[in-house]
Amino acid sequence: MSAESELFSVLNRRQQINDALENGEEVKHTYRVVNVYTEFHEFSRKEIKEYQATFSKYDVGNDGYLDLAELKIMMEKLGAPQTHLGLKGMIAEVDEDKDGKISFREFLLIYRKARAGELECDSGLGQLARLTEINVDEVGVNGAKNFFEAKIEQQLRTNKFHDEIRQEQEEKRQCDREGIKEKWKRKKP
Ligand SMILES: [Ca+2]
Ligand SMILES: [Ca+2]
Repeated sequence: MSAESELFSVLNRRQQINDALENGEEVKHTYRVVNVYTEFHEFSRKEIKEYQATFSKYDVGNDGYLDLAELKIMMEKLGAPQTHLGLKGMIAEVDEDKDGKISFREFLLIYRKARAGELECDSGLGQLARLTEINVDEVGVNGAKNFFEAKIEQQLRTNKFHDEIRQEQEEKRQCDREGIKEKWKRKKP
């Protein structure tokens, strides 16, 4: 929608409300429903549940937000500690409502960006996405490799920009491999 037609539709809506109020009619609000399942259509319900579990695990205060202190501990536990400034930068990157903390919806934006290849793999958010995307301890390295390959396959099928995505995925795969190796090394010193 162009800025002009957007403005027109807002004014139009305003006019309708005014008319309705003048006629003594009840005005229904148009709510912007936040439904992560419909908004993040690129994720399966199972994946969203897994992200939810990760989010809850690190939302120690259990208030539905990851604040700076919780993110700090999360990154330490993941083996990728960040500076204070680094943590602030990570939050700012997805903090769409600018409340200084990460809601679950904003948390999902991290994975959306990661899958779209918009995160540098060694940036704070890039590391967060990589280190939480899969539990290597559970599936083992070979399992993880197949998991990622299956994921990439799935994305190639569904994405319109095959070549661009393929290239980005190759970079991500490189990240994933390095990440897995790192994790594996840490497990077996
Ligand atoms: Ca919290
Ligand atoms: Ca926020």
